[in-house]
Amino acid sequence: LLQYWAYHQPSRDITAKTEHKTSGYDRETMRKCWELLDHSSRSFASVIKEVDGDLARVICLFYIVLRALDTVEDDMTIPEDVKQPILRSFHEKTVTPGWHFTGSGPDEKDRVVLVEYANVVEEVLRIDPEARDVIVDIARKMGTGMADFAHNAASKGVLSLDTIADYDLYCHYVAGLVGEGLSRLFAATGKEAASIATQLELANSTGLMLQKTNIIRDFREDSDERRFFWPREIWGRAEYGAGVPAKDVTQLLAPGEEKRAAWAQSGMIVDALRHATDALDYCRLLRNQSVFNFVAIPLTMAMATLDLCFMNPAMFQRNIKIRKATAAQLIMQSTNPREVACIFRDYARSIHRRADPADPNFLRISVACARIEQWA
Ligand code: RWZ
Repeated sequence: LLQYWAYHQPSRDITAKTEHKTSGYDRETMRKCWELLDHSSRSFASVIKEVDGDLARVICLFYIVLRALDTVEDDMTIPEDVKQPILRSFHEKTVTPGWHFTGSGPDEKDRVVLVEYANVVEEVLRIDPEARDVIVDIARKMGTGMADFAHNAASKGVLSLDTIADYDLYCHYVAGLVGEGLSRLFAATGKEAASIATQLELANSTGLMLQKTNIIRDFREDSDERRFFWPREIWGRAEYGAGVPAKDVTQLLAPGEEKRAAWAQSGMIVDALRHATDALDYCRLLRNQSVFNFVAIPLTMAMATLDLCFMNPAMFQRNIKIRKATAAQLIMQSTNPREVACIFRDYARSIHRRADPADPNFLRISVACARIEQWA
């Protein structure tokens, strides 16, 4: 389905095939890396494999490197004094032949990525030096940022965020930098114009919209694991609790606090929608169909997820996911910037329609949805 090309000219029936040869399958180490990708990301593995030629392999390795870093950050069984130096030197480990790590807890889902990391190192050392430098540079910046937040969390005894600025900074480290790195890789491999590598603000926003959507949707799961990414500046607003600020973020899960939870949820969603027009601007700069699909599909899925979460109390009870049929439709429709903008507009309308005038965010929601509508 991704083969059909209607990019920029949806009225015409132009088809351009993607190169479609998953590269590196002739080597045992690269086969292992594709296997690690399949293992750690159900949703991303398929879109990454559809990317043209060598860029797919580079993105696969980039993904695994950052997933490995994320696994170290996440693992609460690794003592602080072990975790700090690993996070801060991870970019060096990534180019140290034979390096691997067996110290993560047995319950860690992506433990295997660290155990088998020597395969990743071997393949990272094989890629074009310009692309490799991007991966190493992003791993260094992300590792440093994660270590700073982990250090702060260790001294408080819990990972939590106070201001929206802290939240934006955390998301910059774990997702905005992914956008920056991908832009530089698109340019370095010649798949996109060299100028895309300079659009760091738009690339950051694209990453933030995706990351924030996950943080909103996963609130319950993260709370159960005592990780709190929703910033106090949003959930603690007095106006969400009839003038009484929430003392603790877990108050959102308490019986009788449904209104407060709903308003905090819409406050978080309107904050994520702030990045939607930048993400659309970023999509519009892409020229390669396979790269476009890789960026646009996760974005339309995120927009659908924000619509699903909006005013949905079930989100506080259990994991919710968009329907398989909706996901399939979004994959088919996310072919060009105009279609993506229409999808965004339709979900913005759906959110706007369901906004409650009693919600303290009501005006904020109207403005955010109108901005998306204006763009489209
Ligand atoms: C897509 C090449 C798992 C790398 C970083 C991602 C760990 C926490 C998770 C590498 C969309 C959710 C996947 C925002 C990027 N950071 N955040 C490539 C990775 C959103 C993807 C996941 C981030 C990321």
